[in-house]
Amino acid sequence: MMKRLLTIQDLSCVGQCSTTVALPLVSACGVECAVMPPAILSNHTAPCFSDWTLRDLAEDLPKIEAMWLKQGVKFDAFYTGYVCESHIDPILSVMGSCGKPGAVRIVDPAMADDGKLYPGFAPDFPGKMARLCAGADYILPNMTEAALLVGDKPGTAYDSPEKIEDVVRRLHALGAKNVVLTGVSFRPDELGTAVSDGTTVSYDFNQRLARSAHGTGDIFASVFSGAVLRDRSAAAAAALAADIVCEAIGATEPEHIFGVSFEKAIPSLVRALSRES
Ligand code: PXL
Repeated sequence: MMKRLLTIQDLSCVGQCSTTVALPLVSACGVECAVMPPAILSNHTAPCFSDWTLRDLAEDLPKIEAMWLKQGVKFDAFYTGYVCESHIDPILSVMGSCGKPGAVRIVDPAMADDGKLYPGFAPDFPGKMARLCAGADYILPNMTEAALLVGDKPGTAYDSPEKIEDVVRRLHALGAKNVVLTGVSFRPDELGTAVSDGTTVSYDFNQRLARSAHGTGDIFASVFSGAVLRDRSAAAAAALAADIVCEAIGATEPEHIFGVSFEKAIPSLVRALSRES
């Protein structure tokens, strides 16, 4: 039976992030992808756009949840991404009421990068996001998000296994079962992930690419979620997700600046997950 995942993150109409990335990539993994967009934006908020509109749909979320409850709609997993403060309680509610027994909770605390909170988030937002992380089976922070979640200065360099393992331990202390840290680097030419189940930390590295790009965290989280639901281990899912991010960045024309051309990596993703685990 194909698994059904609900992704809860904004719908940015233009810009290749959030829901417009999750829907095709989770589907390409062979997992049914339902959506609950808690806000609609004209485009994402990164500096390649000068402004944006945001329609907050927080009031609609309990009504959607009630309609699903009435009809017995249930999910095998939840994957949350960029959300606002007004969405945290409705999300916790839908995860509590619409999950099948043992439903997996994957939380990408998408709120910051490069040492800074995204524009539009108040300085106390990381504390609100920590509430989502507390009940998660997997959290997928980048380095800036990890620092904000544990109360370190954003921009803190976790540049040795000891420092990574210390921040990972403090992330587990928030209540997350498994921690998948992205943006890990001990050498200038490599970039990778650290995956922890609370006992063991494993690392995976790729060659650092010359170009960084917007929306790659959403590609990573979408592929990770799809692969976990296809019964891959967290380490295997993280390694596949990183490979797909690298392929997508490599396939993106230099003048394509709003996101990356993840579409070109879909054939590799389908091939990688074409067999049962
Ligand atoms: O990719 C993360 C993301 C998602 N959604 C919106 C964003 C961002 C990052 O800037 O602005 C609206």
